[in-house]
Amino acid sequence: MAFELPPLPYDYEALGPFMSKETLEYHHDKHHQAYVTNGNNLLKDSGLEGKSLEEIVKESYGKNAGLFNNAGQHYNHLHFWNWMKKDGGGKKLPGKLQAAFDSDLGGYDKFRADFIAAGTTQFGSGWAWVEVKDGKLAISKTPNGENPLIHGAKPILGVDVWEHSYYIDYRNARPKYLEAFVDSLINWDYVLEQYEKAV
Ligand code: MN3
Repeated sequence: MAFELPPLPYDYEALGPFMSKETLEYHHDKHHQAYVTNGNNLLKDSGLEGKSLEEIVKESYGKNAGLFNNAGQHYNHLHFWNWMKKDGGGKKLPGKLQAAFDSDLGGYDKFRADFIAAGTTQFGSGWAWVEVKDGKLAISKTPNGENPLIHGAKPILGVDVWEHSYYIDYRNARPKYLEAFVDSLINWDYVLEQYEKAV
């Protein structure tokens, strides 16, 4: 199945001042588009053409690095745009999600500290995650285009810590970007949707 870049689920100004129009124009229209274009070129004759995106990510890992990097980043960014919304973030978790965060992650405040720490300590490019593994939530981090799918888990929340996601708005202050993401951008309804699919 050929990869396609959907439009952002909000307008380019929607996430300001926490994530600017300029960042979204570069990140969505240039970076994500490049993963789609390169991924489609590498998918041709890979033997995985008829597979779903999740299957392509899992089956190319460790075997076809070029295809994996682009397919992984396509998967990660498709969700990343939906993991944010205007007036998001903070402690506005739906009840079912709040209960799971309380029992598995030690509550909202511990989640916030641990998730920001995971993103801050990911050396170089990568992602920080809340994933479901064996029915329980956990916080993790991965380098480059990797994600929890290749470790037998399902991501329900992820944040991009490649410099292209924050350098225009925050320069080198990655922790400030992560704080803004958690406090003001997370789309908890989409996190709940992914949680319900994963458990
Ligand atoms: Mn990115």
